[in-house]
Amino acid sequence: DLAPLSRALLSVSDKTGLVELARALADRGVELLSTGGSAKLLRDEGLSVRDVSDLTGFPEMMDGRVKTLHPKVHGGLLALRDDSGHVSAMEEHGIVPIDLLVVNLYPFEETVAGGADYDTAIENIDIGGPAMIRAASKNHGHVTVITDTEDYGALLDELSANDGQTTYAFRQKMALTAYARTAAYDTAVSTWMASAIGEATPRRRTFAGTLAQPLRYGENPHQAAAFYSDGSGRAGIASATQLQGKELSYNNINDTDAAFELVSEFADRGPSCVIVKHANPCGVATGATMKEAYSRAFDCDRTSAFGGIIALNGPLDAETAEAITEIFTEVVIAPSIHQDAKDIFAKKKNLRLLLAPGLANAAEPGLAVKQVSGGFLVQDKDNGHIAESDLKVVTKRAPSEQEMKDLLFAWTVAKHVKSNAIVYVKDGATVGVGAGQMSRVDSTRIAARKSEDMAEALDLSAPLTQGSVVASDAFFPFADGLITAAEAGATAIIQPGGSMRDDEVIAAADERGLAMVLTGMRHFRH
Ligand code: 93A
Repeated sequence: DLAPLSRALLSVSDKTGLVELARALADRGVELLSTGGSAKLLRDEGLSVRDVSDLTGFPEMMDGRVKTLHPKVHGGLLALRDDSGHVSAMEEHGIVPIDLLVVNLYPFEETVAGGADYDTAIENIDIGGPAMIRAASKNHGHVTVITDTEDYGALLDELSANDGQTTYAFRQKMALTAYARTAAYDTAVSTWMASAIGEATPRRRTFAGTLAQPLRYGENPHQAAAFYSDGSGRAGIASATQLQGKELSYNNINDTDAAFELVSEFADRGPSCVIVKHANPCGVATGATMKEAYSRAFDCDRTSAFGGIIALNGPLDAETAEAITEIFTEVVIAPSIHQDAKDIFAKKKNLRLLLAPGLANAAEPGLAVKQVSGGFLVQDKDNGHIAESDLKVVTKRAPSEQEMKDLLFAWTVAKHVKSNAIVYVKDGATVGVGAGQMSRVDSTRIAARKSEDMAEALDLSAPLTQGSVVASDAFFPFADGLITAAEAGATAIIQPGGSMRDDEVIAAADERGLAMVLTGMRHFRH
């Protein structure tokens, strides 16, 4: 229904594919308007371009803060071509229609992810770009807006298929993409400001993301899915580089995130390894070497570790890689990877190997968002941290030095296990994990049962829970859970305390000679 595109405004920070796009448009007889840097590049490539400053009669000024903020630009984008009032306003003010807008914004997200200072971040907040995007998107009845370099090809295909014009359906799709982009952009600015000024309350926050990766499917094959980046640049699954292996799946990303966030808690503990299955750790251990950390994590629950996700807190070396490849593993993520380890993994074509840009900062504040029907639950991410000095000994016996070390280790692991979480630890390695049960005593039993199974599989004289310590992510409502742990051989307990029956629980511990410390903080995770 429209005449072929006759005029395009190109104003991009990311110049990828710009020249090819502009040349294809010029070949179709489209007049090119452009801003400073974009215009210069196109001219250098021999294209004929009109400066926006020539159109507006104003120079770009104030270090580029004002380039396109002018009625000749916004009138050209917003005018309804079929409204006589709009058309006469255009004629009266010498405004020409702009049919196509190609914009990508100042790289705010990349700038702040690179650790820019406050003023540099501020200068990278794009004003004119989002204003034009919003104008063109609103007028998608007449105007085509392109905000993603990935859509250049689709635009050219669309023009070829429609005699130099775009269909309404295409313009709608590009408009919704554009609004998602400006929403994510403003969210990145707001999120950065919150962290820059230390504003913590979720009440003033918004969240959005930009498409990082379309996924083959979601949690199940009949669910469509995609991975979005929040632009924070946080070290972890969103910023990792995949070195080999099949495409990551939805569940891989979810599990890798769980594994990496937990192992990042052990930045100062020497070689540490986490193995995750279904978003819960099934083995977490430290060791003198990375290989030892891996083997000890593996020995917690060899059955569950099959097809697991492994995260390391330090270099992946050849001997660890060798050990890992002995069974089937879905994903391995580490902050550094030796070449000879890469060579070993290269023989396992399907194994996905991810290089993270360092460990995540476990103390960094952030939002945790969960979807419910009709809305989102938003809270601070669980950054609760307990040091030895925060603990209150409530039993006659205080924990030994080794027990204390293990209690703190178990507590950190429990924070990353779905509730009800029970974690048995011995000598810096989990020996039983009970996750996601509706009753705490069941989690306690399941973890002990698994340890018995492992003792049998490994031909040990007794389960490793003998002489272990136990963490419970929330208080024991009754003494039964504690008694189960004691029967499994636990000698010390860490838990928040605060139950109506704390006295009964403490008495049960004292009767059995257990040491118990209270954290006064719980770590529910659902
Ligand atoms: O500083 S701005 O917010 N002021 C503007 O008027 C303006 N118009 C376009 N930045 C503005 N832009 C942005 O400039 C575009 O969104 C694009 O990212 C960039 C392109 O500038 P150049 O063509 O000079 O490289």
